[in-house]
Amino acid sequence: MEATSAENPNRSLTQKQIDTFRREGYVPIGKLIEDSDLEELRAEYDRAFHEARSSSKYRNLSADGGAAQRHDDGAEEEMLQIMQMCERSMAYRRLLYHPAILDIAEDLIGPNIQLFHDQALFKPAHHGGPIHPHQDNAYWRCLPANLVSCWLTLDDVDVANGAMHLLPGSHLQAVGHERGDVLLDADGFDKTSANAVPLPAGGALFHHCQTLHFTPPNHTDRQRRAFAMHFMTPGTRSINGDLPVGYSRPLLRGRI
Ligand SMILES: O=C(O)CCC(=O)C(=O)O
Repeated sequence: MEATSAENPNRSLTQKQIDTFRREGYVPIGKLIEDSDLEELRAEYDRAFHEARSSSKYRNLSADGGAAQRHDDGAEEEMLQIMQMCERSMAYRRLLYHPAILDIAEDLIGPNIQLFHDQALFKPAHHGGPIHPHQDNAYWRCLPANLVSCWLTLDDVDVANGAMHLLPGSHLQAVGHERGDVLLDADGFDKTSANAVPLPAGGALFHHCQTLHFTPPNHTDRQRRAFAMHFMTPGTRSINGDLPVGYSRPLLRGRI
């Protein structure tokens, strides 16, 4: 893995990392968030899911169409999602403006950076559900299709507890997807050609909105807490129309 941004004094990507992103559609960054900052993010994450569970303000992406998938031991599989953590927690709102994260986003999409949305993606221990192979822009249908996501881990993440897997070069072309009630599944995806990206807690990877990716189930005794920030350039439009009222898309960095 390339030198992390934490070790890189000016926090920008090297030309080699930028070339990797352009060629492969993603770039692993490694450790980006200091352990001292992780503590608050973990506490706020756990609080948000605790509150969400008591008010049902989250989605279980493993319960496609309302029918919960079952794990081998009969437990309901859970791939839990909370949208817009930045509207629930100051720590997550501050994270959107993290200089190292925005410096990397700037290297990839330029100096004017707007939030498309954020989301917490939680695979609990033992019965964490999978995410099928997909391109994010198959959901978003944004133009221009040049959004960039920062996928951040709050726990050590490996293949067994739900690491991100990505298909190099797949960002160059939109592909067809089959639609379930909730999740999309990319047509003809060969999982064996994807690369897994293990990350330490506080690690990050950046990927293009057309890069095919998936995460496996988590059957370990370790939870897998992740958080994704999706960045766009101002003026980006979605064929789907706007996000529902209440979702803000702040300008995070502007040098117009
Ligand atoms: O966090 C995960 O397990 C998958 C996230 C993902 O695929 C996405 O945000 O598009």
